[in-house]
Amino acid sequence: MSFLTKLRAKFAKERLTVKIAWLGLDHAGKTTIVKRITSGEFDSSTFRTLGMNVDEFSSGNVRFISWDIGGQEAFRESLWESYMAGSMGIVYVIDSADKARYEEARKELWKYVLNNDRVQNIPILVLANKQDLENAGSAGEVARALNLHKVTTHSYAIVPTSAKTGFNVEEGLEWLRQRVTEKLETL
Ligand code: G3D
Ligand code: MG
Repeated sequence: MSFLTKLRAKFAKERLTVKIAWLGLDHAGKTTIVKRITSGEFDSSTFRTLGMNVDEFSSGNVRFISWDIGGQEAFRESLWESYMAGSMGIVYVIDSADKARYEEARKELWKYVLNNDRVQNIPILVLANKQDLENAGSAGEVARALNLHKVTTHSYAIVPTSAKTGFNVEEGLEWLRQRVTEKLETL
């Protein structure tokens, strides 16, 4: 590696700005998790996302530009290109307590992310959210319901979280930060 390349890499490493996209069925907790990250608190007054929220927050040396899109299907189809363009990571959120919608969540994950040619080589962080609720499925149950054992095309992790208590939210983000940093280092 030339001196200049090294210098560039160092510079880039210190000031990384990375776009990530949040996906998951409506009501999974995407907006609430982003609020928890940006404010450090649980905000139960989160309104239904109409359109898109764009937020910024940092984890270590990485500044994330976070795109949180509304759950409506029609919306997603029409905004998909601009939503995904340039994303270096995907956070897929699932309501672990809503077992009736596991199947729908699995279909959505595979359709929009795993079987989508436009989403290649991007790390996927799956958050099994709402772990504070008594009837929440474990990360293992959620992983099975989503067929994660069949994923061979992407680097992924499943992390049980609660936007309400803050449980594991930072840890999940840290995984994504590491994957993104590693990927940039190998470029
Ligand atoms: P979305 O952006 O994925 O559509 P929201 O989901 O962030 O709008 O959250 C949907 C509802 O779930 C909200 O409640 C929110 O407070 C709640 N929620 C989000 N995360 C958690 C969690 O970890 N635990 C619990 N118990 N609730 C959570 P309302 O009442 O506004 O529908
Ligand atoms: Mg939302």
